[in-house]
Amino acid sequence: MAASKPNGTPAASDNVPATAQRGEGGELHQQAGGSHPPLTTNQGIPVSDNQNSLRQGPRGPTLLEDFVLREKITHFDHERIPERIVHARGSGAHGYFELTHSLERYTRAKVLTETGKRTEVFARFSTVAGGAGSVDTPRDVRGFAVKFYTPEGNWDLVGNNIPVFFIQDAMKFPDLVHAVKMEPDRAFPQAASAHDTFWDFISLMPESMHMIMWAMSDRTLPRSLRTMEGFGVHSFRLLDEDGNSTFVKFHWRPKQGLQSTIWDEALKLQSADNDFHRRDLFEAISRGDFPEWELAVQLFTEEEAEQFPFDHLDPTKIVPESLVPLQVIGRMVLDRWPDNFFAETEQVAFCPANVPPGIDFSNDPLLQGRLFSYLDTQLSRLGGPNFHQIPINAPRCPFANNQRDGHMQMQVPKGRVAYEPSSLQDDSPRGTPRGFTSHATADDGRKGRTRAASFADHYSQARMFFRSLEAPEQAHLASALVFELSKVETAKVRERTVSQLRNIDDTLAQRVADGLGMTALPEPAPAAMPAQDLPPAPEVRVIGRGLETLAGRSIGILFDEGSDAALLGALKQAVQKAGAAVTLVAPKVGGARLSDGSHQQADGQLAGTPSEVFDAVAIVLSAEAGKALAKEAAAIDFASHAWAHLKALAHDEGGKVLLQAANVGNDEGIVEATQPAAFVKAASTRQWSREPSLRLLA
Ligand code: HDE
Repeated sequence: MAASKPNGTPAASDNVPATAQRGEGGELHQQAGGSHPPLTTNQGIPVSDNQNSLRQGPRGPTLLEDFVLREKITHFDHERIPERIVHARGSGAHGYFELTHSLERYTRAKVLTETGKRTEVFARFSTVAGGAGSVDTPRDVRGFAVKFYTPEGNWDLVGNNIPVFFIQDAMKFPDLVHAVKMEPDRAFPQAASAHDTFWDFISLMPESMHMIMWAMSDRTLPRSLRTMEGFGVHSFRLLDEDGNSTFVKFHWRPKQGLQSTIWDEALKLQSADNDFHRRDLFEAISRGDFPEWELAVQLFTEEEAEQFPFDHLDPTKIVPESLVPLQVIGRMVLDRWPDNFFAETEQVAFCPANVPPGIDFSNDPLLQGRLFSYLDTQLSRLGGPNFHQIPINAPRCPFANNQRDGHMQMQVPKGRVAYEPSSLQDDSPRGTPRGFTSHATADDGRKGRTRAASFADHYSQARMFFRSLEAPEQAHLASALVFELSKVETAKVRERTVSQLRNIDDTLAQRVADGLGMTALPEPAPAAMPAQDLPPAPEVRVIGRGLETLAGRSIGILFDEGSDAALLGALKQAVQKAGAAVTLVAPKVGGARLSDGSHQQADGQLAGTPSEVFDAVAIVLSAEAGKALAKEAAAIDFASHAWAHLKALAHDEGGKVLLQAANVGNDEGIVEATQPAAFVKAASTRQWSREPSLRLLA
């Protein structure tokens, strides 16, 4: 039976190397070298053959007896667990939190009082609406969840990249999610709010208007997970040693600066790279460019809160920084990519109810509902009550109680005692005076399904948000509304949304109505309270909150046969010196021969590496290559999209031929490749002044 296989695999011989396995029929399966541990079943039984199932004769039926095959297939059949109903698509990383400023005046939580000490963290960033396999760059709110493994148990700060939310009461969450997810009869659109059911619901929910302003702004198009802010959204409480309470709001501020894409770019990124954000985070961490955020707090007393012109328990409101300034108290650094996506990022189970002693909840009705939901969802998602024992979820401090058994119990508790009070075992766990306590509030209102009158102002902060934006951001927001509503088939839903906008800002309503081709403005929607004019809140802007730097950015350089070697080298060096990562792009991934005869390998092939994935691009081409690529659609798109997405472009003479073919104009962002310093400067920011010449925004 030692015949050669048709594909040329050598026939078996008695001299089988240790790294090869032989099938019944004598075929030899060559393995890569190395010293491999023996393959076993999950029961530890060594497996002799991982290529062939057990069958009755070489061409006979497979036997039920084959426990190796059955175990392998059974495990495979169960490899998927139910994905998260929201925030299914996410990427995570390990790191640490370091407290720089103690809050001991306000809290007894060690994680917020022991300065200089590093607390291990795991952070997961996510989109909300799409499934686990959906793209990274739709217009969507991003989850920003951080698990702190504190010495007093896990603290989960489960926030978003937007400081407010769509609804005021947990009762509405399933409705909101059903409205935004793909429509149940047709199962589309995936990961998109631009459809009838979402806007039907929104247009009937005035309380969502402030959040809609944020959601339609460039905030929901983050350039990178590393350039997003994060917010705890709700007010929480800090409790000191004596149980005194101070309200707190948590903010994450990216050290990389706040940065978004523009809509056309985000749309094209969906085809350029499904995993754009995940890859960016992975690559940054892999090259040692560890993303970092400041943790800041807003602190205020109950009495101060009484004076606010809004109710801070209403999660559709921000506490403007002019009212309560931010205090930076620490930093988070993400410095380690998970070893295994499923074991860590997929199985991580966050819960806003996980807080250590010294942190407590407010009565925000949305938060109150969340305190129930997350534990409940993990029971079905992770299959039972012992998910806290999965390594990514297990506290790093000792934990013990009398809970026992259940699906997937991993621990082996010892002894007779699993109850309290008990006297038979000295080491059984007991409650401790240092344990978690709740603030002794005196809420004596009447029971009822009521909503506070102080929650009735749905439009003032929405107006404040819109009017605080820079002009290009306002235009993006209005255009986003036009885009989304243009996908809505039902005319009355479009009209009802515009009638809501009239309560926020009439010029906005008019711009959207014009963009939709509406002939007349509908009446304003009935409002429980008319909008008040509030002072602007500059902190809501994206423009001006970024950093003018190349550090941590990504630059693409297009080259081809005969490109000027010295110029390419100088540009690459200047850009890398400024802290950016360089990707060399060529029509062929094998690269090309440069002007000095040297061969340059490419990092990416032109057709699969469009300019969308870079912050700025340079084009260094010989005269012939410039002419040839002027006939190549991917090259023309490379140049024209960089121009259209307000990015800096450096070029030489050959590159200029391509720029002309791509109809690229001229402004401060278009620089000679012979001036690397000018390119570094231009590439450090977006060319906002270019925008009005490029597209008709609403
Ligand atoms: Fe969540 N949310 N949520 N949410 N949420 C979940 O928990 C829920 C809300 C947020 O990376 C689920 O484990 C209710 C606000 C993030 O694993 C679920 C309500 C904010 C993540 C759930 C809200 C969030 C979730 C789905 C209204 C920002 C992903 C799977 C009462 C402050 C965490 C899971 C991760 C995930 C319920 C509203 C943030 C179903 C009922 C407001 C970042 O339990």
